[in-house]
Amino acid sequence: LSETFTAQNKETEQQTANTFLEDVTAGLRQHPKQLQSKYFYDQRGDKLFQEIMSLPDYYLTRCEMDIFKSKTAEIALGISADNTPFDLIELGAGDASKSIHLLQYLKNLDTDFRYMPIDISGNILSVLDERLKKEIPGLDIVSLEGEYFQMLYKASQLSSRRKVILFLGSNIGNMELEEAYRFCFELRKNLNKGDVVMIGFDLKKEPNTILNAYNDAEGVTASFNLNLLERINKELGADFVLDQFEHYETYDPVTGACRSYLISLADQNVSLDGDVFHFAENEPVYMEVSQKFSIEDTQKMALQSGFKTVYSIMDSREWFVDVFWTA
Ligand code: AVJ
Repeated sequence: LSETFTAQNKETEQQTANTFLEDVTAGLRQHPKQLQSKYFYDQRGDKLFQEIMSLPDYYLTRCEMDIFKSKTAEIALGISADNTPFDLIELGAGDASKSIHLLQYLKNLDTDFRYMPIDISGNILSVLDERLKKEIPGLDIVSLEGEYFQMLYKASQLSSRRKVILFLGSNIGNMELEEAYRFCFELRKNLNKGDVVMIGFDLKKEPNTILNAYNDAEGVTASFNLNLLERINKELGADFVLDQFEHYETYDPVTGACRSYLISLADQNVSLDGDVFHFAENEPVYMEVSQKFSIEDTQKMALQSGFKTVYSIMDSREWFVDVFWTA
């Protein structure tokens, strides 16, 4: 019943490594220098992110968990109202700690669906696959390792059933706003009438609450960012000295952009694949955006990308919203 599509042949593996090298090199040539947060998730990155999710200050996961645990029936109704069989495709599934409650619920109702988690980390997908086989016996699951749209395409080649897309955890916040608009527009183009998307947005709130979620006292978020330098050393043979960089977090309550940087603590050179990159003392490397939204922001995003909002569910503190859009 279960299958994983991975970059199994050498050629694809080589392509993946090349893209990583090309992206890193291109990012370090920009002003300001930048790296892509999608590369955070190697085996250690997956572990660190799971640690982040259990930090007291990192409220996002608990908020959405509240929604998945206390409003499971509403979610199920939102995605399977007409009772036709569907593919439940989760973008950036990770360890699926929230959606597992929905899967359990749907399975108990004997709903006809196949779960298709998509993630850039093959490591977390195999962890997930093992866990789901144990906890939800008989679940029809096909894991897809790779980039969102490539794997969405693969998913449509595998079946022509109705699609329900889950894009949870404010993963959409890791895109620049322009990119998020384009992403939703592309997503809409790839769906048919009757398909549903459920997207989790972290809402704008008291600024220090947001800043603290990404600036934890234990330094896990700092390690999470620094781990990308370590990964570049390991996989691409660079020579970043990790303790020569410091994590710096900002939140702009006007735009809702929460951004993380690594600041070079010294004037230093880093070599990577025959190139030498110079870092001035105090020079920032832009690492990640975690965009925050107002309800109006989410409505605007739906409208501009051609989706209709069916309904939305918030957690009890109204810090996080899951919206249901139809194509
Ligand atoms: C992967 C989008 C859920 O931006 O909140 C957590 C990643 N980065 N702490 C987020 C992250 C730093 C996270 N998401």
